[in-house]
Amino acid sequence: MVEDRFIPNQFLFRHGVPYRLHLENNGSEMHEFTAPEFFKAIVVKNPEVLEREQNEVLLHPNERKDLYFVAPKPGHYALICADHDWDGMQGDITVE
Ligand SMILES: [Cu+2]
Repeated sequence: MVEDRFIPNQFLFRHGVPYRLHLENNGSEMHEFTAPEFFKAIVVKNPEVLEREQNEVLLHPNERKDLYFVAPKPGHYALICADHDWDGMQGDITVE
């Protein structure tokens, strides 16, 4: 993440396959990987990386976090930064 976008901003995963998604905030502001429907649909192996509402991963400047998950079924999900979606900080996640 940087100001104000995800690089990349499109993600493609296969259902049933375990992933480590490595997130980096290389910007100077706080950013969030916010995807409520995605987080509802997947099984997160390290839920402590999620914020309390379990709908996002929050990263302070220069912070890195890894999300370990499996997506049990195919789907298509919206991704935003809850702070900067107004500025186009958006993407999408496809599970096939
Ligand atoms: Cu942001």
